[in-house]
Amino acid sequence: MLIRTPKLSELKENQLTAQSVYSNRRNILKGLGYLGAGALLTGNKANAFNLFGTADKSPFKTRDLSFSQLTSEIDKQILTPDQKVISHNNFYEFGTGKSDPVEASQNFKVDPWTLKIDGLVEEPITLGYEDLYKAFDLEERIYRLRCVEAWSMVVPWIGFPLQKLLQKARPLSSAKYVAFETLYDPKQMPGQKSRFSGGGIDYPYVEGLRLDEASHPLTLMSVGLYGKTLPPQNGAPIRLVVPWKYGFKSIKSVVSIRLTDKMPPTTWNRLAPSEYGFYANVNPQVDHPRWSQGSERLITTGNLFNRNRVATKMFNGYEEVAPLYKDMDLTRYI
Ligand SMILES: Nc1nc2c(c(=O)[nH]1)N[C@H]1C(S)=C(S)[C@@H](COP(=O)(O)O)O[C@H]1N2
Ligand SMILES: [Mo]
Repeated sequence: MLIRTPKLSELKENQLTAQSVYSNRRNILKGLGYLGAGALLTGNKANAFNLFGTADKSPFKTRDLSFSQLTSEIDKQILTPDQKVISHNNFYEFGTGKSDPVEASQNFKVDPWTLKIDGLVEEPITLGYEDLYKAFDLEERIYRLRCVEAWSMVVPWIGFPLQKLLQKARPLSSAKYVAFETLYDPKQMPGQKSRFSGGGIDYPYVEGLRLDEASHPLTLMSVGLYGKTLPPQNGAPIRLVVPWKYGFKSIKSVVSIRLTDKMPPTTWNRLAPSEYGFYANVNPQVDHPRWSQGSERLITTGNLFNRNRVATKMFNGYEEVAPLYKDMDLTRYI
């Protein structure tokens, strides 16, 4: 099944790939000779995107998630190239440089994996590695990812709404927040061995959302990108994606999701509370103390001369989340 983001105001109208126009577009592409007689699933995907060419050099194997339908020339124009998405990363557990994660994470073990959902729920849940791909219908969603450092990407994620998982666990009425935790395993994650290699973070990396934010249909648990399971540098085997918030909220390699009645501590807020808040909604009106949040560098090709500065939008363009904050003065939150 393919479900596109409901609202992608940042992208040009004629590049939008709403589900309603999808079948049309597919026929058009067929007419142009882009597609074979079969599905979009197979064919020349690897040629079109040179998908995960780095896998050859690494022992880490991604698997096909076969519903991917991204083989179109139109998508290629709007998406950040896969080689950028999987090589320009923030994942401090594997080092603080942008190329550290891809270099240091290729032996990361994701199978077996255990993800626990517990706390203030009627039905605690434990998901093993295979459950991550089978417990829920997977959807493909093209989201913009805006890092607090003022760069951004457009990524075709695969996953399921967190809402579905929460519904299954049945939160108690006392539950108000959701706390997330990344794996803690210093043997595998060199950044966790010392404060120097891990950017001063007190591991494990933790994040949190209000329950209503976590239950919003845009909030995704991602298990893949570009039609494949997640590579380790992007948060294998499962990570959060909250597209209207700065990227640090989208916690990687999650092992615990706990419902609580108190606002949970969050890693970057704990480290520098004057720079990073709990909410961290993308907001061009509220600058970071050390730089403007009014614009961002859209990462596209490797061309250094192509800076691609674009205006940052409120909620990263996902204005449908505004009702969540109708009682808050958003100029007072970072
Ligand atoms: N556990 C963990 N999750 C993390 C981070 C991290 O360092 N550790 N970095 C965050 C930041 S700052 C960003 S911008 C995104 C980057 O996701 P990507 O590498 O898939 O683009 O992951 C977020 N999730
Ligand atoms: Mo980030």
